[in-house]
Amino acid sequence: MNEKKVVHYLKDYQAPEFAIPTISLTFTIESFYTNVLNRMSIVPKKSQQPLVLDGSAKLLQVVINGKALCPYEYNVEDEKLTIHTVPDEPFQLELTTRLYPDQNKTLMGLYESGNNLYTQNEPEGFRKITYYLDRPDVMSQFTTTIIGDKKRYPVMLSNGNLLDSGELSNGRHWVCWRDPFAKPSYLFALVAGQLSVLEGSFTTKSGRKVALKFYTRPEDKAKAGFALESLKQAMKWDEERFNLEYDLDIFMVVAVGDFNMGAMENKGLNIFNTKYVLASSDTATDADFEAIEAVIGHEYFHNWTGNRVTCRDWFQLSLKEGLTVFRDQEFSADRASRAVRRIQNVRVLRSMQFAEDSGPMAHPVRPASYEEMNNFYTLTVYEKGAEVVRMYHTLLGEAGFQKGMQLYFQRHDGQAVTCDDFRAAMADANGVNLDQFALWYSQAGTPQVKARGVYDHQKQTLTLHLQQSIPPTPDMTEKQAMVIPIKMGLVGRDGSVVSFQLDGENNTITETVLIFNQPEQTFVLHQVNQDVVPSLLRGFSAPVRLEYPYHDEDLILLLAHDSDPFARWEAAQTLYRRAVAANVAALQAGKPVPHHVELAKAIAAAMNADLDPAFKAILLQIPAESELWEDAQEIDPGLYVQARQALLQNLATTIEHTLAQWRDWAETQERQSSHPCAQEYYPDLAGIRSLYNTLLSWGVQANSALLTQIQQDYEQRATNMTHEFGMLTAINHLPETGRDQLLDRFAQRYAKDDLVMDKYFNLIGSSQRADTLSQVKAALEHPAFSLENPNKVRSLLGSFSRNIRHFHAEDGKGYQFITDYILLIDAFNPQVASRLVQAFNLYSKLDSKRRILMQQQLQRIQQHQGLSKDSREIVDKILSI
Ligand code: B3K
Ligand code: ZN
Repeated sequence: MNEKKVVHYLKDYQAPEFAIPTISLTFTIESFYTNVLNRMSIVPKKSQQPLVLDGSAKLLQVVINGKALCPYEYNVEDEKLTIHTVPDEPFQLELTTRLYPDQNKTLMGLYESGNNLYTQNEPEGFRKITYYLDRPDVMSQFTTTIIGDKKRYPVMLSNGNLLDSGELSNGRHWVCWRDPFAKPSYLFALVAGQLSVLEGSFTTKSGRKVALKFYTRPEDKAKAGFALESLKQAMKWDEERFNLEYDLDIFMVVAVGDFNMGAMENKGLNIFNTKYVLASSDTATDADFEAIEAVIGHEYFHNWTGNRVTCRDWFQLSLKEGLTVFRDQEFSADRASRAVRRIQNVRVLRSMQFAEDSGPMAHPVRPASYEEMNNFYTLTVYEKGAEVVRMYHTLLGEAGFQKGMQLYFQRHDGQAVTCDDFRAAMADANGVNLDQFALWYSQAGTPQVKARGVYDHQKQTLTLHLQQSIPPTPDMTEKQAMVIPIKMGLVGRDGSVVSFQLDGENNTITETVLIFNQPEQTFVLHQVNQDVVPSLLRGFSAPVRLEYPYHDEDLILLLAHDSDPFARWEAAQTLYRRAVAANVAALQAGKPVPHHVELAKAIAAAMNADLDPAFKAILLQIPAESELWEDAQEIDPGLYVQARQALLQNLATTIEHTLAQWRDWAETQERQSSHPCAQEYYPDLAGIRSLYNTLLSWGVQANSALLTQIQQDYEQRATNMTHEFGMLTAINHLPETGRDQLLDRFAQRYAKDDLVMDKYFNLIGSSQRADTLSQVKAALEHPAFSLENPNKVRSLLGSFSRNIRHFHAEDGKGYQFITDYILLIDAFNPQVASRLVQAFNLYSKLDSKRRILMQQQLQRIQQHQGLSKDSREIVDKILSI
């Protein structure tokens, strides 16, 4: 039977009626089950209230103040334990539950992976362990005792500091951990099993020595070194930039291969997907190293933004996630290549979050309702949320932003608060009014900004006229004007920086942030002594879609000369978008696609300019299809793949010679590098390799002999995984058997390495080759594949569901195939299944033929017996528009 539909609303928030100042948990791990004894001190805030706790575990016993309750004194129904009568005075409640972690395939609560035990409790996993007020505004001091067999569970960990440990009879032992900081249940963690540990230490700026411990499977220990170094860097950075110090004597990270997401910030005991901990240059790419640094940073930064100050309710998730993503983005940018990092963040936002914001799942940064909270760990909450935090930073400056952060911690350390509290701290610390800014938290949809500029020679003024509108979303049709910071400057026709004065001011400047907060607004810039091209939305100062009627030549000028690297990149993106649009139009009209000679020249010039190699690489990224069809109706997805591919081929062929030269240059640079082991990850070499690999992918488009060359030189060039994977990525779409041979060899060589096999499955799932669906089906049978492992599902089925050509195949086979697997996975891991359902988000925008095919599959999901509420919430939303 399907579960009951329960929608939770932000407007219904009520403070808890009981406090739970302390909780003491004893886990007794037996061979086939684990018993949990939960002893809580409970303080009623009102009299004569029944106590209702969240939980779904098998309940063995209920004891109040030492007296066992009879079954009629309580009731367990719909994942709630109701105790009808409890004392009005503070009392002790003891509950015993029994768990079967080896049968738990949801990977929430306590579960088994490779004979070890792990937990995942955010947002509502704790209720699978015991009965509790499982909500973030109930904060308790946790003491955790773990009892287990010494051989099977030599390592037993929980949050906080180790209090004591000891031996027991029958080859068992026990440990006791205490976390001095009160925390919500979602931050509780436990790990038990056979694990090796890599140790280090960090001395905080106030001189406290913190033990750092990374726990992995014994065979993986050697691969945790980079993550440990990243952690030290993150700890140092948070002290230097945010003045935030770590607060326990120990910080532990445990790596596990079966994990629903990237990582989890449990207090003092982070649990990580192996993907974000383990790396060596022969099994991980430079991009993997960078992702590890970012995620290690992210989870560490949560210690303050999330753990010390947490969320009042799950609607406020962006309070911790948006802020912490902003902090990890800044950490990465301070480590290396600020401009490129910014562009990478914007690419994710634009290609994925913008699509989310214009589809069935559109929701504000602070959602107003949810059915299943797990569905709201979204790009909007995380990435748009980070952009919202970045706008405070843009409006207030680094010093003002830090003043706001200080006041936020001063007011709310140890509390569970809201996004409004954060905004109030920013406003009050700076003496500014941020009332209108609140709309960024409550209005979904990507604002559209239309800009026009008129230069007056006589008056030497540039008049900028701006108009904003926010498209309707399923939750809201009418929207109000928002505060949009527009960072801008002027570029002269000769490429020079042109200065100006703002209306009513007489200091001359070269850059400013316009505060655009009306539906329509005009800004006049004075003392503009020549005709200019305005460079708008520098650094992507607001998460909006901006349109300005640039001529192609203006964009070519900005690409060549703008002092803001983001704006240069953006000019190229606009040129690419226009070129693909021209190709789409030609294909629709049955005409040959045009040559894009001027664009090719501009790109070649950028390659020849004195620019960071990593920047050149990212300049060569043509926008994703999802950005290209933003304005289209009745989308034929295949057409966009074809149009984009035609542009790539046209450009690659036109400037083949220049690109080949730079490929040689990159190769030489790496060979002559002064780094002792050039195959290792270094930010500068990573930039050079990323340029090399991008050029290789372009090269394959223009030169069919490259495949043979890659085959011949493969072993010699595969000096690390970045090169190896770069070569495979470049040839992955080619129809020749040479491609299959290389991929097969790769799969054989790394058959035992899970994380590398994920790369293999990813290549199979994302290939443009005609036989991809049958290759994906064959890969499902590969011994390294498992439907129960989320990384595997994401790499093979996730990548296929994003493979536009094949997922949207005209015969509907792609939709049908993914649906088959959604239904299989939904039965045991709803979180992973419901992510896959979101592949269907494009439904209402598709051409009628595909819409019908998709509808059949969506209805199949909707009508499936026993469908999880996770998947049902998504499928209902998709079908309702
Ligand atoms: N807070 C966790 C995410 C939990 C996701 C639950 N579905 C990791 C993070 O954002 O840091
Ligand atoms: Zn986070």
